[in-house]
Amino acid sequence: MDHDRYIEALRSELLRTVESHLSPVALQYGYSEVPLETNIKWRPLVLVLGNYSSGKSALINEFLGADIQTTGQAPTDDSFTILTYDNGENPADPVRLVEERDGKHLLNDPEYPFESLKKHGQRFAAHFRLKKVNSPFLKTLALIDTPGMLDSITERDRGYNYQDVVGDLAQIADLILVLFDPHKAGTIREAHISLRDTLPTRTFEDRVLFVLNRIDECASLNDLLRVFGTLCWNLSQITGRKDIPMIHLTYSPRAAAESRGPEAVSANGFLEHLENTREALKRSVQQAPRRRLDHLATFVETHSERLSHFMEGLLNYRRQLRNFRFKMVAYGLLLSLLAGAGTVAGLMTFGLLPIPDPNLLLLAAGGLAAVFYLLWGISVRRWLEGRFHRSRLQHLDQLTPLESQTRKDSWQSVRQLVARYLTRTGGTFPLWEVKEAHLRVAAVFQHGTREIREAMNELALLMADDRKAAAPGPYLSALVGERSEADT
Ligand SMILES: Nc1nc2c(ncn2[C@@H]2O[C@H](COP(=O)(O)OP(=O)(O)OP(=O)(O)O)[C@@H](O)[C@H]2O)c(=O)[nH]1
Ligand SMILES: [Mg+2]
Repeated sequence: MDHDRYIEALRSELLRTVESHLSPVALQYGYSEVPLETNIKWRPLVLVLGNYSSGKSALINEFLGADIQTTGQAPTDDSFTILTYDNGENPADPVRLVEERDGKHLLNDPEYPFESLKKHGQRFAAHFRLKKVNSPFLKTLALIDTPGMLDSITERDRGYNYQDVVGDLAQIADLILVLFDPHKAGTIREAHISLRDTLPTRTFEDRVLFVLNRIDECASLNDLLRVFGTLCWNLSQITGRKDIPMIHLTYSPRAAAESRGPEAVSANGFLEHLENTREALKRSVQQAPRRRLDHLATFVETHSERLSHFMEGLLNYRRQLRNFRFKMVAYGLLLSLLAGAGTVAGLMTFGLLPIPDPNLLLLAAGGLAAVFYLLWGISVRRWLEGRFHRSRLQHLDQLTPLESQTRKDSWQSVRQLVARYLTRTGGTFPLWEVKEAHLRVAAVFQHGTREIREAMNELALLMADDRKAAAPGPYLSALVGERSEADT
């Protein structure tokens, strides 16, 4: 069965949900300044990070099946390179670099999810490029080769903030490979900063794969164990965790033979007893589209939850304002009537209003009440409404029940956005519009995300057992059916 088609169908469905239900609300109410799908609509992304000379480019070339990236000892490549598929070529042609685009073009083209990197400046733009390669490996994903992490930032001023760039790319990547080599097993200063400051904010387990590369260069098994121990120690310092993540032990037989000669490699007897997990690594990378689906599903869940909480805050504010206004109208009417009647009675008591006709008296009292109400409306009520607005801004947490930690967390992430919107609009926005928007995003949060997970579970079952693929369940059938109809 064609899993890729299912994955693609689910991906389109998720994107459609974001584009049509979440983004319009997010943009209208200032939850986000750009459409939410901006960073997730492109292809699945695999970010390759690591020490300089750890073999990032050699590994990428191996995946691609051609020497597209420059390799070499010592810091070789100081650019971030996006490697993506070019489908204009004849599949029978040998793998080659078909087209190259510079950073400026890439940062300004809305087709790519890199516009947010513009903030890193001209120097970064000069170190950013895209290469289109006709390698089948890139059919379902794009790779990002990165400049190696250095020992000390002062060793070479990059002219842009490397950690921030890595952080931004890590945010949109579906899988991150972090390569080390035996010579500098996690001892690089930039590796510490980048991994500690950018990666831990994301879930380490499901998006980061650690690789100890070039293990053929260890003199013996003892040497390898020593290096492995050092790397584990450094990783636990970086991640702040005691449990050691899975580390792939790999080497490139070709690069090893080229740099050290085939005899030197075969002299390393211990290599025979170790599985070179390069193939497993390649398979993990090829799973990037599946990871992108998880990434997307989590994205939809997180944003629909937050956005729904955000809208709930605005809705509650608006409802409280409506009730406050009703109260103010009722108080205003009552006080104005009392004031009108009181004034007429007072004037009569002091003989200042010699009108004998009760109808005329009523009219005078009514007229005065109307004047008082007008005054109330343009002064007191306005002032009280201003006070109401300020007090709600000061006690934002009263806008929503925060009964669980999940609710507290989601509120925490949108609280300031609610304050910003209320301040900007002065709290004057139509209640019906907010109600409608809230219903839209709440429906995605309550039902949409459940359906997505059900469809993904179905997909997982299909992938686990190919026999079941002959009869996809209702969610996938519906999705794939829908797409096929749309395609025809
Ligand atoms: N012995 C051995 N050499 C390797 C292996 N992988 C790569 N090399 C060699 O190591 C050197 C550095 O490899 P690159 O792929 O350029 O490393 P990089 O991480 O891209 O380096 P920068 O781009 O400078 O950050 C090259 O000369 C490769 O041929 C390996 O597994 N074993
Ligand atoms: Mg390189």
